[in-house]
Amino acid sequence: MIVYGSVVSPFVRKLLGYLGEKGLSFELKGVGIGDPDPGFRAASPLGKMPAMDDGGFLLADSSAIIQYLEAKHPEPPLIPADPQQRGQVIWWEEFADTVFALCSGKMFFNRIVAPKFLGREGDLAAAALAESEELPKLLDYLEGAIPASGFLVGDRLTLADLAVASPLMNFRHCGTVVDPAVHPKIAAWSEAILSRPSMAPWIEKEERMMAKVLAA
Ligand SMILES: N[C@@H](CCC(=O)N[C@@H](CS)C(=O)NCC(=O)O)C(=O)O
Repeated sequence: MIVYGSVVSPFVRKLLGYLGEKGLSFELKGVGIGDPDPGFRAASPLGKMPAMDDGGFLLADSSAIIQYLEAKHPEPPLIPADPQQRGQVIWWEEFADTVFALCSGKMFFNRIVAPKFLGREGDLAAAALAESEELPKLLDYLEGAIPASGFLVGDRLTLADLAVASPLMNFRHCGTVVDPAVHPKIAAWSEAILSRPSMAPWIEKEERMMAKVLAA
């Protein structure tokens, strides 16, 4: 299976963690925004990452790919069968992929992607507004919702944990780190999720990449 994407995308990061937890082997083909790679363009009609080629079956969108893989490889389940837990997992994935990723995107895109990757100025006012107005409310909600189990849904890892922890890396690249004094549950939970063997090697790779990009 080929996965197209960049390790700094929250949607790609979620998928990479998912693949690792599932023990599925794949090749990551690095592509950037607007990448002309023919395999990527064929797999991703809208040119967005991630996209996948599984033996000729082409699919785009992290959620679509994960639903496909979960049906194809049910064990270990990362989307629970229990109706309530399944609903909660999909809620968290939706939270992560919409408001949380949008907020991180406003900061990450305008402060890093636009100037460093696309060679143009970002909208720094939009980034500042996302950080000051949107992020605190989202973090406060998350802080209040993390259960004592240390996992967002039930008492074991699900897609919810991978999805919601992923955009935190984009905040971190912007220099916005969760303050354990303000959000102690997020700090402990995200540290546990992001340091899992499914995530840690990718995060080391992206941190090396970001260090070079930010130094340039
Ligand atoms: N809902 C999609 C979102 C994918 C997405 O927006 N990816 C961004 C990178 S983080 C992208 O490829 N943007 C390029 C563009 O919009 O042209 C998913 O879950 O895969």
